[in-house]
Amino acid sequence: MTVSEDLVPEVHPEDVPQETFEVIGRVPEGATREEAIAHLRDAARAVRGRDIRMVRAAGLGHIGGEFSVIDILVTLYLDSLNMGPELLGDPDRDRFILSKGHAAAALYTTLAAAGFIDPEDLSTFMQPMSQLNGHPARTKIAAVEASTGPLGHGLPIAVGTALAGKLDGSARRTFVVTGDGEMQEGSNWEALMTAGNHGLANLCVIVDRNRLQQGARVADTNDLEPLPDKLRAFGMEVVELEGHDHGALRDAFANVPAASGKPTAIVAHTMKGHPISFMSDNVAWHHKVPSEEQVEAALTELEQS
Ligand SMILES: Cc1ncc(C[n+]2csc(CCOP(=O)(O)OP(=O)(O)O)c2C)c(N)n1
Ligand SMILES: [Mg+2]
Repeated sequence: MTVSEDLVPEVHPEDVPQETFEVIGRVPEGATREEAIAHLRDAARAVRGRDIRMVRAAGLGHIGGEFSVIDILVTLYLDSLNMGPELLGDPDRDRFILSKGHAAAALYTTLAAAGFIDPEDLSTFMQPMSQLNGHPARTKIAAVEASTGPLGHGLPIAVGTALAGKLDGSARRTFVVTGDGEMQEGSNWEALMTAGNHGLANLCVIVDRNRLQQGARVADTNDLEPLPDKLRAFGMEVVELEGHDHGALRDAFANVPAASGKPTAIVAHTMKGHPISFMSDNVAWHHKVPSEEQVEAALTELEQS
């Protein structure tokens, strides 16, 4: 199947309203489950709104895979990870690696929401000399654990990070998000085999299962199914959930390390472009840049979501 892509619309960054974006912060201590979920839902809406303006202003980005992973990122950084700006130097804090590094704008916006990056810096995304490159670089942002972008590297690094944690006798956990197209990379399966063999219960692999890769469906390219069975065969404790459901995500993250002593693999069923009607599950939006009208239409839909 071939996909026709529109030309990138001409972008004048200075004409794109940057709007103010503020640090949102973690779910408050003592919040009820309902309050926590409401906090995460509101944060995810704000992160999506800022992200789409960043992509518009830069004239580059991967909005489809960003919108599919934002609920996962926001739940991790604002709720589940034992990690905050004040804990960066703590060897026992949790680790997170975004293996699908092309979704960098979603990570930066979430890091700003969590207080790791000055929200004002978001307007430098992909500008010359900016720290906010098109793919995350660990030498530029303290909270970025591993430089990613070439697919198939983040998960192997996460397995090494988790193994080091186990050898250190530390309670720290390592979370990593891969794309589902990315799971076609053989390096990931070597890494999973190692994680299973070493019983790395402190590792949680989240597969952003949006069923699309660049320009085609995963199933039409090199099918992954039966993915949960394959993950189980490699020694994983497998959880399947709806990847836009903040309650399901936080419950699954709270169960790491699994009682079975196995590494956890979460197959998070998501939609590329979620929840925007004209982007959702549409392969054309892998790295298409929205026009001004499309940004406005998306922001209106977000307000109603
Ligand atoms: C090794 C490698 N090959 C190709 C690419 C180009 N590329 C960037 S994103 C992408 C598709 C990834 O699909 P998926 O992992 O499903 O990500 P998502 O759908 O979440 O955007 C490709 C082929 C790359 N970054 N690295
Ligand atoms: Mg995908």
